[in-house]
Amino acid sequence: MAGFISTSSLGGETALSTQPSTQSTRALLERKETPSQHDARMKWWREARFGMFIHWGLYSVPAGAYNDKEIPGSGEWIMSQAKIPVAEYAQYAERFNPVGFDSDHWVRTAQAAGMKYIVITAKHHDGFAMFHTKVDGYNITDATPFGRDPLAELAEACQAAGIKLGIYYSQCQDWHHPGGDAWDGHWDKAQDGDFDAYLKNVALPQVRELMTNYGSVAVFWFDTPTRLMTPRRAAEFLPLLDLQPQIIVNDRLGGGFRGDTQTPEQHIPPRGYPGEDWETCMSINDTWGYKSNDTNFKSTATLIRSLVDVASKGGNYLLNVGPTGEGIIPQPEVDRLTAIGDWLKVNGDSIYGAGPTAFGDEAGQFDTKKTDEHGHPIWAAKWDWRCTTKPGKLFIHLFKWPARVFMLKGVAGSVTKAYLLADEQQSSRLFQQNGNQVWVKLPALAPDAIDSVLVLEVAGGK
Ligand code: FHN
Repeated sequence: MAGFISTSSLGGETALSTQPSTQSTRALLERKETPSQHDARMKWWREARFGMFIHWGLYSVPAGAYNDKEIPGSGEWIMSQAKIPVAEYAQYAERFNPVGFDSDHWVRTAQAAGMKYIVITAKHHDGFAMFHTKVDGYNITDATPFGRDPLAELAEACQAAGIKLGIYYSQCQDWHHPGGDAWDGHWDKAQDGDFDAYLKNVALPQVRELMTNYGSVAVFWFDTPTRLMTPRRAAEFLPLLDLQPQIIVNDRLGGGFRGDTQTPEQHIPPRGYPGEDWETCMSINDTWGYKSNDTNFKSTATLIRSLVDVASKGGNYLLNVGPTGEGIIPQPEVDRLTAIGDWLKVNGDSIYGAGPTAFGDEAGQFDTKKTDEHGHPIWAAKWDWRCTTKPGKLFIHLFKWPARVFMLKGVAGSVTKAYLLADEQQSSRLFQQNGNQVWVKLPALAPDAIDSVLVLEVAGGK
């Protein structure tokens, strides 16, 4: 069984009170597993490519407004942005009655979108537990008229539908419990306290509950590690993660813990992270948690092309939805997810289990002459086409439909067949190859206005 080296091997030091050398603690933060065990653990995640992020919490009640004013920033940050006192913010719980919540419907929505896993906020920075915790009464089951445990219901629905469940947990920032950290500093005396006591009494026991009470947890998604998360403190979480030996953990625990996945946020890295597992998380509009006035939804074309761009660079795309205080995923979000799912029904073979491009320059180039404010070269993305791969297959995603003929350079091996994924018959298109250049004749009209996928079957390639 793969696992972490537990803190009990620390030679009897009191876990939270001593600081061993960084080097020895860093070693403790590595997983004890062989490369093949690692690959086996990551297999489903690497094939999945597309997941649903859900930011749902007490902040869905104010939905972006406080004292009749719209508060700037992301919806789930409203407590910090508006500096709402702890006791006052807690009162939103009395109005939190999301009777529209239907776990089966959420799962069906994710599956209809072609998503293979769900990651939901069990506790965000506001400290409110969206699950039934015994730590205290500040949770959806005990503090709201709703009185149910939505995480338990979602876990059951995921299990029944065969979709993986992941859990997001804000381990450092907690603006409710004394001692929890706050990125911009505390604004209410009630927040002051001892961080180690907060870890001991809130974060660690809650992570234990999450690891033990909700069946199989496929992903654990930590967030916003602050400087308080030293290697020693981070190591305290590892035995808890070991309760789910197959769990995949992101890179945001802190303290030098690398985790399994890198997590670029709101952007797609120009070249991905070659050879590493990574996941771009992205909001569908400009907020993670629901804001009633945010209607700046990305278009279906942008979302599909982002998914493809990510897959062509070897990553996963974790696309967020922000359910309302009534427990409803907003219809504009559902509409876009449904459209992505329709595209995936036709073209999913080019995404699920597909590897990165065999080329690279089609994604764009760094402008060597211009730099950004940090002195880094500027990435100039191109959006004509992308490529994903499977053994013996190149999937060419045509965003811009070429006039009759598509020409591809740098093809290794001999093309044996060319066809469009949208063509159920997979009728062979006329093509010609000269060395590593291939020309494929295409119909006058694109089968899909957003992305039509041309498959080249190739023999003798790498
Ligand atoms: O502060 C959070 C934010 O609210 C949101 O949860 C995102 C999602 O990745 N993570 C943090 C910012 O990096």
